[in-house]
Amino acid sequence: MTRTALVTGITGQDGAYLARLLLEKGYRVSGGRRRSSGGADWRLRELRIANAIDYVDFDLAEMTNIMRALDRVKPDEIYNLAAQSFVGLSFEQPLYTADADGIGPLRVLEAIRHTAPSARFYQASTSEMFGKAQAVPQDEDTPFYPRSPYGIAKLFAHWATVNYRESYGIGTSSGILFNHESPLRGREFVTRKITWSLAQIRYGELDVLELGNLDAQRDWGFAGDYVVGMWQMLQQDDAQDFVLATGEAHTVRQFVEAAARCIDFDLEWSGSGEQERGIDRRSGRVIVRINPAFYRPAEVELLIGDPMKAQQILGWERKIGFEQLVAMMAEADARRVRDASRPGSDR
Ligand code: GDR
Repeated sequence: MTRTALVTGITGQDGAYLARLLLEKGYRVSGGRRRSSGGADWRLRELRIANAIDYVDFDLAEMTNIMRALDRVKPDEIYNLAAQSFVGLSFEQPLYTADADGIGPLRVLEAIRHTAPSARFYQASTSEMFGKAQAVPQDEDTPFYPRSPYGIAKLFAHWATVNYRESYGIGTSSGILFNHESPLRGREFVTRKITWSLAQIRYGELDVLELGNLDAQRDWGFAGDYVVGMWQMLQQDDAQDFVLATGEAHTVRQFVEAAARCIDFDLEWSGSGEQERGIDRRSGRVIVRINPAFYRPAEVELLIGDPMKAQQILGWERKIGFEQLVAMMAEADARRVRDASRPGSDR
């Protein structure tokens, strides 16, 4: 029998990759999206699946809206990928973030309890819950210490997910995913900001890339690998929580260096602190500089995950490594910027 999945946040990076995976597996895919996110389906169009999805109005702020969506779609599996997902913005909009990312998933869980208790539920949890990490690397047993309104809200939703499993026997899984990137990443996140901006500088569309903390370290994987793990989690009869990560950390600085190489810059650093500059040796131009506006009030300095449990129980593996990921993103952005700057393009 054809299985039906409801993917909330269908227009986001993970929504797009997960929808493609589920369609390949023969699912009927319903995509939840807010009415206000109109026009944001470029990712689904880029993956050529925009017409294969059954769209449903879905807003994490509206209980009745969630109930109606469940009632109409009657999903076997629900993937809650909708969120305010930008950590930086959560310091500016803490209440909105708490509602969307904390109470929002609780609303979905309540709706499932009342209208679809046999559906399986995936909650997009995050390594930001480890924040000021209490152990290195972090796994499912590492204590949490969130450092942003985003991390705090996600931690609430994580425990709600665990609690609805333990209280009501609902098949809920919380996927604690470390950073996962791709050419479909939003441009507010540091990796895509770097590849997009360097490509723009290469083609004369931008003068300089401004960044905050270059020394933050993240465990960056490829989003396409991570959505496989989300699906695998919901295929377990014994629902559990899993960390997905690569087990390798790199600094923002290293990401810039790798992306610059791919876009054919010969980058060298000079100065330190807020005066640090990235200079292209060939042209002598400053292409990277620091703007303290991008520092966060409380920073997460180092996240590195241990995906052993997912590897052993789910058979999950990440296929794309760091250098390959950076190259994939840099090449896609170089191509996009080049194509848009051609005479006759309709930008
Ligand atoms: P993160 O991703 O906060 O880890 O959350 P992001 O790419 O925004 O930041 C990573 C690190 O880079 C530093 N940084 C900058 N970040 C941004 N966005 N812009 C800058 O100019 C900049 N300069 C330095 C940040 O300070 C930070 O240390 C991502 C999101 O996808 C979350 O939704 C998800 O839960 C986690 O990953 C896992």
